[in-house]
Amino acid sequence: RMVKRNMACRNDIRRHDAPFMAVYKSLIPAEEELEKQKQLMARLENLVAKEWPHAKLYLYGSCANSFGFPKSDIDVCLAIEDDDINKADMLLKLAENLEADNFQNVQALTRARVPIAKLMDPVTGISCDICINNVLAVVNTKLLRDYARIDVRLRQLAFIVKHWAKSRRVNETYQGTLSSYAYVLMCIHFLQMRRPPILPCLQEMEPTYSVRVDNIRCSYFDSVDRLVNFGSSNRETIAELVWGFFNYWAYGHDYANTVVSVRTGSILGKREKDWTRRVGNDRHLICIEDPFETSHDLGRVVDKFSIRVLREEFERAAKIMHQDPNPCAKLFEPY
Ligand code: 3AT
Ligand code: MG
Repeated sequence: RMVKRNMACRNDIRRHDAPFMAVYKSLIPAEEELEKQKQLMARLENLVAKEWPHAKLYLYGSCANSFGFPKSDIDVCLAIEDDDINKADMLLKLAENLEADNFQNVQALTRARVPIAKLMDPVTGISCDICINNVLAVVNTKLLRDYARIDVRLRQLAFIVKHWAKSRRVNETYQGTLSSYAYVLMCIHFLQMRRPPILPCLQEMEPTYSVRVDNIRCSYFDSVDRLVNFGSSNRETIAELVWGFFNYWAYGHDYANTVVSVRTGSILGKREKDWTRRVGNDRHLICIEDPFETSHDLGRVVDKFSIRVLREEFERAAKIMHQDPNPCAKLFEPY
């Protein structure tokens, strides 16, 4: 009887696959947007090469990690191997060159946590932030993109989760909720933990890619073309995974004692990370380990107020997935 009930439950939830797939498809950026991004990058590369011939430009963040929405801003990292650069001076110089080249809304934000130059390209209409030597972000962008190539369900789930987080306004780090980067890591971790697993743990496999960034060794198995069938024995569909994801974060996760870790593909104890008490502004109320900068908890922006907001939103989403006849509409209702 139990098996029968599970089957019925399963068919029930799978009725929602089509509407979730429709949302996912509506969020994929069009090919011509990618063309425009390339066009802008080429122009920027030109401009940078004139001033700093040895510098390289990399796209990072959602425009390069395959979790980008249409019309997003692009994030660019200028990498330069030079020991005595002054980032502020360089950004001011860059801003000067950008203005001279007719870019609009040019600003050098030299005092920001991550100092950047901002610009808007009047030709493509794309806005862009350029930072200097934030190479770790370029590497974690590649990790996310490589995971996305293994199983399409990661991209489906992460798009739905990001869209939910933006609609419900829980994707605002300055308000104490989580970054898009954190949500994608939560999705990867969730798929690593399915039984059978949908994603492997690339950092626990024999490394085929290895770089050293700011004294951190970043290495993992990146020949993901060889893993495209990895998750095929797990037949779960998008609606089931969305249901499972929210159920986990609403009722399954042990917030008091545990840390989710993509690096190990497992759940760690807060004790072993020494994340059991508040240190400065880091409260560790929801713990998500950065895959490379392992002392970095992506949940550290969350405070005692925003943790309640977040958990209430997870519970709201889980309830909708359990009960609502049309969860897809209700889930993304603007907050
Ligand atoms: P949006 O679509 O813009 O919301 P995104 O993927 O561009 O999503 P963010 O704008 O939050 O995400 O961040 C841009 C990139 O910066 C993503 C990641 O490569 C890096 N990054 C962001 N936050 C952190 C962090 N706390 N630690 C390390 N890298 C980070
Ligand atoms: Mg971004």
